[in-house]
Amino acid sequence: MITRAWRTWIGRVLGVACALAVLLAAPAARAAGPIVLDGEFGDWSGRSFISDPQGDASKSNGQGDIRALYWGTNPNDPTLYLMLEKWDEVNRPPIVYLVQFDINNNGDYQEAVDRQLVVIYTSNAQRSSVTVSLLNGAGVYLKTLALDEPWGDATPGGGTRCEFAVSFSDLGIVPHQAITMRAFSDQGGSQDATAFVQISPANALGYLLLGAAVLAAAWHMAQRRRVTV
Ligand SMILES: [Ca+2]
Ligand SMILES: [Ca+2]
Ligand SMILES: [Ca+2]
Repeated sequence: MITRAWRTWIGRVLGVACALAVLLAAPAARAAGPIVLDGEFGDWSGRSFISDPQGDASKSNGQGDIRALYWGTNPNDPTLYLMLEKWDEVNRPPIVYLVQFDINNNGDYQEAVDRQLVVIYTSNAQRSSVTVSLLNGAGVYLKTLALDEPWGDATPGGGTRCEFAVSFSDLGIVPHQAITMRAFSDQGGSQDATAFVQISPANALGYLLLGAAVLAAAWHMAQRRRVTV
């Protein structure tokens, strides 16, 4: 027979486990849905980002002026999704972004272990074009990740946003690994840069599985106690 003390203990364990599972699953619940590389940007609502001021590019014509850098992951998908937004709609000449990742998080972005993405975004009213190349921190080309994909805004004014992605394996990271990143821009010689931001990319399913594992362990302990008491 299970005593009142044990019922209380089991109840507490299950309560904590449920609270932990809900807490850890919360980041996935807040997002509208999975991020899709499609040139539509509703999927970035609620995602993490750093903003960047208007008017701080090196030229006063507004070109290359970064507005925000967003990042996010999808459940069961070891991929880091990124979105860059600029203030000025005009996309000619194309804007070139350099996103640098300090993979070993030591303050040096130029080592072979580090990674860089070169992103070229241009658009008009009919179509956008996004091309992404992967380099190591020393500037050695590794591979092309995207070639002329329609992953940006295409509006009569040109567009301000483009989205792209890089896999954890191409970055050389494991889930939850702390890395630092920053983005630079150059459009017609007008340049801008974001602040540094430290992130720990992980897919949400990892959290859900952890919560489920805690619940399963609590249930198993409770069942064992039922048999032995
Ligand atoms: Ca999208
Ligand atoms: Ca800016
Ligand atoms: Ca480094």
